[in-house]
Amino acid sequence: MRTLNLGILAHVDAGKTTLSERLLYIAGAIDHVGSVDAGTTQTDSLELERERGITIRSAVASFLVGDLAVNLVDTPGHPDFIAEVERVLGVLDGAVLVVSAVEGVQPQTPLLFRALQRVRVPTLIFVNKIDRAGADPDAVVVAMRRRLSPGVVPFAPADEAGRTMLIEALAEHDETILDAFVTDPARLTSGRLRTALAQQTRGGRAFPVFVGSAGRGIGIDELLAGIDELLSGRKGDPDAAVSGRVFKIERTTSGERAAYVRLFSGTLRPRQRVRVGGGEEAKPTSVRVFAPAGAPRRDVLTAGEMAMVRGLGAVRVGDAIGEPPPGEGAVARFPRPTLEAVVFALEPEEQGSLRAALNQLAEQDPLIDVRQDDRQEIAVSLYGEVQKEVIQATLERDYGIAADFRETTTVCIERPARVGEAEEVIHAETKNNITGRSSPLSTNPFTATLALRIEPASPGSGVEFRAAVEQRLVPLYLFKTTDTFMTQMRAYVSEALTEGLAGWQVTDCIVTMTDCGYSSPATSAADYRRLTQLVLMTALHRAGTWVCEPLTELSLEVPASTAQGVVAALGRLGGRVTGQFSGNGIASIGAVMPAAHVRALQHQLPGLSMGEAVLETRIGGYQPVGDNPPARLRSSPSPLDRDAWLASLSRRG
Ligand SMILES: Nc1nc2c(ncn2[C@@H]2O[C@H](COP(=O)(O)OP(=O)(O)OP(=O)(O)O)[C@@H](O)[C@H]2O)c(=O)[nH]1
Ligand SMILES: [Mg+2]
Repeated sequence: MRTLNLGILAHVDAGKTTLSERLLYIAGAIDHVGSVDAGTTQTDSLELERERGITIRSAVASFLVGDLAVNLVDTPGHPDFIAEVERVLGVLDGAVLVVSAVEGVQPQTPLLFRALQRVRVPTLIFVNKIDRAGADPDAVVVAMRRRLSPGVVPFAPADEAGRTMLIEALAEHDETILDAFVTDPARLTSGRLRTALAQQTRGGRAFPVFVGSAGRGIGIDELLAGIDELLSGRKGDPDAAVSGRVFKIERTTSGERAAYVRLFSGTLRPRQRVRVGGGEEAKPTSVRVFAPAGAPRRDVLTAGEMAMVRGLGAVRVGDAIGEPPPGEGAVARFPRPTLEAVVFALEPEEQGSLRAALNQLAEQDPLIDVRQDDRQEIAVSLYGEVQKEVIQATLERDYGIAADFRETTTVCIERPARVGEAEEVIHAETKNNITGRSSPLSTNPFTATLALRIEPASPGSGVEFRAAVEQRLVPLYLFKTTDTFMTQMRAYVSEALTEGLAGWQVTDCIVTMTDCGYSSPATSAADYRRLTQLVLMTALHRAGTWVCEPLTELSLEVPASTAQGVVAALGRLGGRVTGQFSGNGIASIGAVMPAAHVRALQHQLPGLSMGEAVLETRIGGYQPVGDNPPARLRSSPSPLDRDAWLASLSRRG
């Protein structure tokens, strides 16, 4: 049987969950249509989702259309939960992007559309809610052709204008259609057009539009037929090496981790040894393949399918199962969270349980970065206020911990200002040049030699690690191959850069290993790890760093008569206008401002714009903070304070 892994994506509230429910019902997988508003749908199964009527976690449900088994993945639309969508993107064969016929293209719509294109997922569009007053599907199609792609075309043109639109779009990429259109348009039967449309949809050049109402069950049969006709699963080789990806982790009631795996190639059975996340091997205790209702239960997962797998040990979201799937470069990355807040247990004696609970949540959600600073305060990174409320409610409900947050602050980064180098030589005692005596504190405390250079790289480039050392200096008795040594050193470098001179993550730099050395068999891997922290922080200290704050890009629409006041307010809040034009009494303003001041702007806007402002925001890079850059408390002593650092290492063992 063919399998299609199909994602449902959209801006918040467009109707993804309602559409998922309706597809399951019309395809015969469920007997009753549940509703989001009554909290009875298949895919919004968490208590919190049912109460709030929003999707928080992605969920899988299967149905059958013709001979095609579809694993539908309903995703959240709220920007605070964008991390869920990022993980799902890499495991899809196709997608339905839902757009409301009333609200039209909304801020998340182009973001998700572009992300789908980056990972080359063929995409259908469902214009939903045509039953509502104010629905204007034609206008929405025009807006999508302008803002998403000219390849957005009606699947079933209702009139001559629609047919011309379809032919013109297809002719862009298909000369035979163009020829026929020019010479003998009658030759272009609807069958011929449908074949071309299917081809171009799979090739990611056409995006057929379906119109209907998930709530009322209008247009769902056409969409189902379109899914069957226009999309297809990626075929993988069941006899090749096992290669899959974990896109979701759930804790079972007994506290065990269940991993949602999509397999790209190979076959996976219970008790079969398989490498998890490129590290240790594990033997799954159970494999439950997702299949449409009524199909026999299977525990053999083959290429192209999805399953819930238990017994994979310390598996995390995003881990490869077996060989890493190809095309890793194509993984869509959304920006990291730019906010964080200190969280504390209302009962101080529950602080330890709070930390354990948050660490568990972070396993399910790798973008929840939990850190504890020197004063034992716990901070979590965040996308926004709704995510904060959900974390608080989950702690209360699933862990019985009453917790609260202090004020939300922005998360800065550090970039090296110049080039800095440092070296520690094995067994070397350096002399204090004033007293002439050698001091035990200035002695390399580890049994290894290491020299590192850190230098600035272009914004957004992340951390690059290079090595310029001779093969004979590599301790092969510890690391087996030069490659393993490099992989380990890269990991030590990125660990050492989690907290820079001002306590923020160091990034956008190149770290080069210019020398290394060992003494067999005394040198251990731990020597390299510690020495990397010491040498890299010393090099960074010599380079100096710029603390950079996150920026937000804004698009604003306000009544033209109020534009001057709005621009002045942007200026007071550290914003910079990047573009402005007016027409029909509306001023459109593009601007960039520090993320820290966006909330202040949101408070002022209604007053400044007679309540008429429309604001869209996006994460927009980082800029250096000139005066008084903010610092963050470290989670452990800095290697630059050698005594305290060494003492803390021996305490931690
Ligand atoms: N009138 C009308 N309302 C609809 C339709 N589809 C969904 N809704 C309503 O729109 C609201 C949002 O629907 P959901 O299905 O939860 O939307 P969603 O996209 O899953 O939302 P998130 O997962 O939170 O992003 C609910 O109140 C639905 O009842 C429709 O076709 N017509
Ligand atoms: Mg939903």
